[in-house]
Amino acid sequence: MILFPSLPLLLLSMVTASCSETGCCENDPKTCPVIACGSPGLNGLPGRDGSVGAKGEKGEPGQGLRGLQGPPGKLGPPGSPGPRGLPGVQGQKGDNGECPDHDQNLAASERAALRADLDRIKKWLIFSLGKNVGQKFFFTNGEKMTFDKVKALCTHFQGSVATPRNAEEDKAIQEVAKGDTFLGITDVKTEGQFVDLTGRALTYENWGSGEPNDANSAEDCVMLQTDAKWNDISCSVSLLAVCEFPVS
Ligand code: MFB
Ligand code: CA
Ligand code: CA
Repeated sequence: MILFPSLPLLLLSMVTASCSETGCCENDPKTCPVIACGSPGLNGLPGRDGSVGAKGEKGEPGQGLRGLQGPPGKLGPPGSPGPRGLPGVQGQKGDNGECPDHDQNLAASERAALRADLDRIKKWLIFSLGKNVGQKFFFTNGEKMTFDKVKALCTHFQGSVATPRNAEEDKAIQEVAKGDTFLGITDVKTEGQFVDLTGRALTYENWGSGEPNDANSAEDCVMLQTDAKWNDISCSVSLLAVCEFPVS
């Protein structure tokens, strides 16, 4: 039985202590005296920082908040021209161009010449085919056709079917036609109520004896007879076309 169990530890710690003081143990352990042992001492102070280690591997991107947006970069080079744009809206009408004095004189003389030519042509037409009464010209093309075709012909030449407003015009139309011709008067809209082609009531009438009689209940147009008297007639017969034109 060991009387003093801690004796060996005590002896060891005594041997250890004296060696460290005399340094003999390192040279010859056999010469080491017995050293008493104590409990381990406290940890020493941390040592000096070591030298800087080698650079570590690149870390994974951080999961933290994205950085704030940096300032705009510098302006890039101009881009290439884009496709041609759509046509713009039409501009306003421009001012009338300046016309130097001599051109205006020329224009005036030209205008006068043209006016003279026009008047001359009108006179030739009246002499050959037509009549001029007051503010109207009456002309015929010498052809016979239905009433609707006479309306279309006169409208095409920017005139209208001859419609006498007085005895002078009535006689002039008869002299132009030299035969039975349609007048621009009907009672198509209301039987027995004769109006002109604009729908206006008549201010002059020159019906033949017993006319209008709406014979066979089928007479809604008006013809001018060679005696310059009027007779209501069917619109589908063919009679001479006489048109009237305003004096421009
Ligand atoms: C009738 C006249 C009618 C026809 C017929 C031949 O007068 O009203 O329009 O012209 O004659 C009698
Ligand atoms: Ca009638
Ligand atoms: Ca009749």
